[in-house]
Amino acid sequence: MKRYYITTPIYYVNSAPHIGTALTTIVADACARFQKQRGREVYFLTGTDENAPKVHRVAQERGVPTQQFVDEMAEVFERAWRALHIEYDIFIRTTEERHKRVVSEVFRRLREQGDIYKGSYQGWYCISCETFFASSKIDESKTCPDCGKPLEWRDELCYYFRLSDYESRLREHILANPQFIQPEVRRNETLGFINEGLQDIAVSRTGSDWGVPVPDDPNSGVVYVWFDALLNYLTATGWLERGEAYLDTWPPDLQLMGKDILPRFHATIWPAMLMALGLPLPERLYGHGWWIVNKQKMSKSLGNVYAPLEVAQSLADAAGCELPYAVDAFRYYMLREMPTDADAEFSLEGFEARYNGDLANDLGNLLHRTLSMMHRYFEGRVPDGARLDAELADLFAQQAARVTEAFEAVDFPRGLREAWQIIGAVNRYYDEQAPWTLMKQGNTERAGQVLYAGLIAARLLGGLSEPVMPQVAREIARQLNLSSVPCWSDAVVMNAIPTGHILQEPKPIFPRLQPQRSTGGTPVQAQPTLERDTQATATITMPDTITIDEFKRLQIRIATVKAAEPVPKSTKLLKLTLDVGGEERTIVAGIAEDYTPEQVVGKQIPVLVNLQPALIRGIVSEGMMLAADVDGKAVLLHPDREVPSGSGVR
Ligand code: ME8
Repeated sequence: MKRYYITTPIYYVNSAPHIGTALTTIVADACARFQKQRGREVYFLTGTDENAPKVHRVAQERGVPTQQFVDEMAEVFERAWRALHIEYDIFIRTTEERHKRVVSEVFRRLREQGDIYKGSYQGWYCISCETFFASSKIDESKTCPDCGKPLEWRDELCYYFRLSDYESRLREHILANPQFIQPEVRRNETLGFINEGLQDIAVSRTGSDWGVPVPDDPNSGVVYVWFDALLNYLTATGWLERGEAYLDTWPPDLQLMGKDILPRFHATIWPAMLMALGLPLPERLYGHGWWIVNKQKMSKSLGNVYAPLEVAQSLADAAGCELPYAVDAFRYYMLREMPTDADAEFSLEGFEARYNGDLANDLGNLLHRTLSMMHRYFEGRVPDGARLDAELADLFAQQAARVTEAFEAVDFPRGLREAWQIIGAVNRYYDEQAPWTLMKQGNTERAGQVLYAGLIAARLLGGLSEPVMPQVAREIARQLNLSSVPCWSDAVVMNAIPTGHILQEPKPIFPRLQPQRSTGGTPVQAQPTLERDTQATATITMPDTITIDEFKRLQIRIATVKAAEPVPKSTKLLKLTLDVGGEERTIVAGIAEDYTPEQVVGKQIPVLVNLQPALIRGIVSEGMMLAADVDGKAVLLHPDREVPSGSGVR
């Protein structure tokens, strides 16, 4: 049986792992665990790209021999991935001899068959992206169209790969195989790139001897680092060493990467190289979007590059959560908010809100309250005849099928949303059935039935969330006293916990993060004025006067209220859905004693839109409405004629 082969890119080792490289690796790990859970044999590859000139340059700048530098950095990557619970099967390094042999052999073969030829090159080169750009792609500034850094003029004899020969075959393959490039937006980008016309690419470089020497032609420098790096996926299968046996792994089933390295490198050059070698192409290439921070690209100069382990550690410290569960919480956040088609904002506040909301309030609380009641009412034993109601069993099975479909499509945000519907359903069921009242009424049997739904839901969620939070899944299984985390097909077996089964004592996995103890020194803020009924409280101290520059930091906009509803169990709060110039936002406002939902829908109100998000009664509130305060009562403010939603207030 062929193994399910999953790859991440191999990472440049000139800097340490950050939340961007962690994203690709965590997505790949979750896909690998998901396939394993479903019973497939998986081969999961990651590694480091060490032959790049920029890696050599950084080593030189630090005064360290390059080999020593890459050895140390590869270790940094391996340690970071292990700490993030990444369970790869092979870690490849492009400085390994067996990889260099593959690069030389491929280069030789393609040169012999005429796919690689010698020519001369004049053009603009970006060292940071390791890419040449045609003059038509650059402007006066002579900066890189991708990363903006200055380009260098190069004039050299070099080898070319006949990429142009593969243009129509590539286009045909992409059109005939809709699953080949995902998501759809990347497929369209790639077709757009190919339709502009492909030119042959230079695949050797002079100027530095760090890398794989061009075979049999020592004066021609080294093999272009992308040509070298892409071949790692082949090296890792044992191609060249294992005869036909490498076909137990080849071709890759799923190659994951960020959007920047998909259209040109992985969806054009890479399949063209494989076509030239006569090898089957990967089944599926998936390119996720980017994390942005404060609406900007991450960069060292902006100081907004986050290290994944530090983020997890600071949550563990602030919440008093054990580190393995804080790491899993970080993995959950990465996957729940994962940029798929578009880019997505990474923020510590967003992480904290997901932690308190989805993990402490929802998942953790479901397990904890269910086990607590089982112990209080049934001495921690599953009572006789406990079975899941048929309606809930159907709902659980349907949600599990949706999660499976979404995870298969690498759509973790959707999959996790679907999984969390199970928690919502059990909470509603508890509220309706009120097992605590049933107990008071002496209806012990029915109370046992109701709580059994919570146990089955927790068991199912443990199974479904294992790819995302492997240590948490193990802890859920331990508290339920199961011998292991159920695999995918087993997790959906309802009524699988037998009568008389003994449960462990509950132990909180995700202690709530208190607002004054949040991560990174940026507390989750409470709403300062109209909000009096929140779980979060904070004191705002205002000096007597502020400068105009301080005032300018407040972004106040006119929003149109699209929908309003009371916040459950609160007499004071309304949840408002707003249109702020085409962007939808949710805020929680303390106006329920003064206005009904119907009275506010359709109204235009001023909203402070750059307030840090706050978690209020389990709802992430993304801004604060402004209203007049008359003896503690809120009075809405409106513009004196209708204005476009999103208009600024000055
Ligand atoms: O490109 N958000 O390596 P690399 C999301 N060595 N993903 C991000 C990101 C961000 N802010 N920043 C970077 C290379 N990434 C080559 C690969 S494979 C044969 C050779 C992602 O270390 C980026 O999109 O520069 C890419 O997938 C990955 O990090 C590796 O980046």
